[in-house]
Amino acid sequence: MSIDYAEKIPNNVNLSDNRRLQRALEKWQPAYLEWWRELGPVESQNLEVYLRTAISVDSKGWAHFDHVRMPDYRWGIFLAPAEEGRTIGFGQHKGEPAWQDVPGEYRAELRRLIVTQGDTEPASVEQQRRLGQTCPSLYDLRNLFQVNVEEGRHLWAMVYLLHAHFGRDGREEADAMLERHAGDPDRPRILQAFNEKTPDWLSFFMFTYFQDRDGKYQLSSLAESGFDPLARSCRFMLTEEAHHMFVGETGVGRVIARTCQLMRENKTDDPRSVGGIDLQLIQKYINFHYSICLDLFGAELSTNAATYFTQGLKGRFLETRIDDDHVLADASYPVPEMKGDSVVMTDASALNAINERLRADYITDSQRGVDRWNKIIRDAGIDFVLTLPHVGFNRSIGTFADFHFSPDGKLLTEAEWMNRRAQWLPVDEDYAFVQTLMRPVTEPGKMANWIAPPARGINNQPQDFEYVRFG
Ligand code: BYC
Repeated sequence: MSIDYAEKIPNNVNLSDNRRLQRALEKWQPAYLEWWRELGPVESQNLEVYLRTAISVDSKGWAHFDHVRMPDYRWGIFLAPAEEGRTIGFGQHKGEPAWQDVPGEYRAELRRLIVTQGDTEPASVEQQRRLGQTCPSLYDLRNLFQVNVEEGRHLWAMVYLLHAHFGRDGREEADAMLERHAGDPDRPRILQAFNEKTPDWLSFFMFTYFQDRDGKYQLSSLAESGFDPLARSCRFMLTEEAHHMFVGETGVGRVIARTCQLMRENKTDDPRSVGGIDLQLIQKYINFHYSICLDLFGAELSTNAATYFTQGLKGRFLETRIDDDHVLADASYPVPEMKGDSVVMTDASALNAINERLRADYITDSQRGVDRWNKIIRDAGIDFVLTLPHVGFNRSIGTFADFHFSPDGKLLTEAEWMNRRAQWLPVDEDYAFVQTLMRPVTEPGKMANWIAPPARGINNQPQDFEYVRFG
């Protein structure tokens, strides 16, 4: 399972046996590097960063740490080990051997899923590209870059599938991944949350907590795919995704811890006056990031999702552990619906409700971290509780898209919403305030005033470790 680093593109897919594919990828590689130079992290080309690089896909080999220049990072193609005799776990082909090649009749659907997944990866790098200039510490700078190089590698994973299995239109789709850009009015990224700005580090931590968690749930569903190369790609991507969510949860937690500390030490209810970020503003950021991420699951009822499931292309979260027939022809699932002025739960076809079920799993998981953040506040003796807003709050996709809700779930008129939305979502002044705190701290071991140090260093390195070397 070890990866051949002598090759231009490190891989565990025997790339050298397929000269045509290798040449196609070697052609795409310079375009990728050019994209990284232009739209990847700014002013980072010469930095030496303490990065984790996968040198094999087994449990010991994928976490190899060393200082590397990011343009020299070995973005490669790694699939989790094949499972002998794997069969399709759901849908109309349940029990049949997993496909090693694209089933011709499902080509368009499969390509669409892979393109949508792939598109998010470079999008996030583009969204985060300026953050390095205002890092709160070298530890955080290193984590940002780790996340960025791995998103780059996840793009490679999807591009490999397109090149290896979809011929000419796969190659065209791979090129288009580098042509759409986050927030570009003419050629935006496919999913809306990937066109938003990530203007400061609080946004970055919220992004890695909430948006990367959508990644976890979508990748887990694709890891169940009957198309085995996709399943194996996503399984390996998930090992990396865990660190991104760790960065998010601990990042937000450290901001909260520092705010509480500043409030206590200075005996003040106004942490802004002593250089911290108030809990009310943190709540606004949660409201924004969580609500745009709920949209990433699609509509409550989706025939697309039903089709993907029935065809065996995209399953549910931990599909094989669910105790049902995995076909769902007669099953139902509760979905929210607007009846007059109220939200009611109605039973719908479980097949059409696949997106909703995944969103429900995501909501439960999102709450866990919020509970841990609240414990930090409680332990500091401060009377404040962070919450996830109502599922209808600030939504643009699905049942709630045409309605306005307050965070506590009250239906609002358009005028009420317009009057009050600035209380609930970050507005220009909020972003401007956070921006005043965003000053780079690049001395080893030092932290910006608005965030607490991490509990532990990366790979057990000491507090003052030089995670990033400026050449
Ligand atoms: N924005 O039938 P519906 C990650 C469209 S994150 C814009 O309900 P479906 C990462 C939809 O395309 C994980 N458009 O949708 C995280 C459809 O269009 P058409 C990314 C949207 O297809 C951090 C129409 O609305 N992976 O990895 O069932 C950093 C009707 O919708 C949106 C995936 O998403 C939206 N939010 O479900 C880095 C997995 N939502 O047909 C990386 C692959 C829906 O009318 N994607 N629409 O033209 C999918 O499985 C599905 O495409 C979706 C949507 C779950 C996204």
